[in-house]
Amino acid sequence: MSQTQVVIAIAVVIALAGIALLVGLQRGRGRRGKTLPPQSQQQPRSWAGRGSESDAQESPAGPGSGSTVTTLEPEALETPPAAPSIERPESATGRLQRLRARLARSNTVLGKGLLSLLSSGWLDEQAWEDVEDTLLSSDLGVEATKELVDSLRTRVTVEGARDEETVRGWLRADLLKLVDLSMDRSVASSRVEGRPAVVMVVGVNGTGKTTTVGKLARVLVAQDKDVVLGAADTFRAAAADQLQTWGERVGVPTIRSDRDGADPASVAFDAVRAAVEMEADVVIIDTAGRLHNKVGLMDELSKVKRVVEKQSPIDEVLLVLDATTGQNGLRQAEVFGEVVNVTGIVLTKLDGTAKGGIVVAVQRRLGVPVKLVGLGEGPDDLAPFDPEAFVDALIS
Ligand SMILES: Nc1nc2c(ncn2[C@@H]2O[C@H](COP(=O)(O)OP(=O)(O)OP(=O)(O)O)[C@@H](O)[C@H]2O)c(=O)[nH]1
Ligand SMILES: [Mg+2]
Repeated sequence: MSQTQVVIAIAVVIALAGIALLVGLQRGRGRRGKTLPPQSQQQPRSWAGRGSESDAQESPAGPGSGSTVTTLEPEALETPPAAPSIERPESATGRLQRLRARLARSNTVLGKGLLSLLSSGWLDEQAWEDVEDTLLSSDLGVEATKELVDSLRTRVTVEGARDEETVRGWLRADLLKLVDLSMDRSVASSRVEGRPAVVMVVGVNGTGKTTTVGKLARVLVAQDKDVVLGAADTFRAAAADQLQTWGERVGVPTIRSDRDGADPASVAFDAVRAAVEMEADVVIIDTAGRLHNKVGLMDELSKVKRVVEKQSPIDEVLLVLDATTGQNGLRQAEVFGEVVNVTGIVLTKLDGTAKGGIVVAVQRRLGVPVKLVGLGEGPDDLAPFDPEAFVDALIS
């Protein structure tokens, strides 16, 4: 090879390396320009083509905002769905049967205990006290327990019969009266006057809010609703990740901030705005856990509500209570009820507790119905609260 040929060969190699470097840089820049990680590019069900440039920009929303809301860009929407497949959540019928059995298992102590006490022959004072204790230990509350025992005592005295079937019938009727069949337990999830329904989820730390939002999204997706999630728990980035993961599993978009400590009111506002733009059926806003006796945090919650209401009425405020915390949950319920207008209770962790009586106690204290119950950690372990199924599970 002549010297000239060697020089030409080196020049060609350098030129090729340069081109490769330039192409690489260009690709890298393109990727960084996107606001979502690759796994978030699956196409939400009713979204195609509806994204707008403003979706990914600084939010002009609430006071003191400055939160950046991450959502799909139009470019991302045109990309075919990435590898993760979208799950099909369990239908309502299958779910109810499975969960009914679980509820019955958790509460057999209460039901069986009561029935055997009541049908065990002559009921003396001691026996009635045992009945009372059993009811109190289920967290039914003093007032409801007294009413139930008085009613049963009267029937036993007047009618005399005490075979198990008869007693079960009395108990069923009395418990149904206490649980109150007349309350409206539907959860707002359909468009109202041409806009999405707005649902806000609140409660103290660790009660199961985020899990409930995720599970509720699945219930609604199974009903073919278009759902949007709002990650207004901005205390920890992990909270928004947790919610987004729930959403991604069923192809539901999550509106969130990239920044820890962003203004939750602003994120909630942006989530509602995005849901309006997407013409969704319902937007569900997850909020940070907060102790009911921390004034600053409760003020923050009422601000979230006020800011959202600048844009749309809130149709549902669900208070999530952990059934295993028993009577402590009642005080929480009261305070949340004063700060935001709670419209429904979600009782989580009813699996593994024999304290089903809390359903009655909390409804009485707040005058608000239990609408949903959490019966396990599985993704489809959330069911609408069905009073008859609940009472039957207690005494079957
Ligand atoms: N057994 C059982 N566990 C539940 C249920 N609901 C939620 N959990 C569990 O409770 C724990 C807390 O759930 P999260 O949804 O993170 O609670 P959170 O209220 O969002 O918590 P913070 O945001 O930190 O206030 C998780 O381990 C859930 O799996 C339920 O119905 N049954
Ligand atoms: Mg949470």
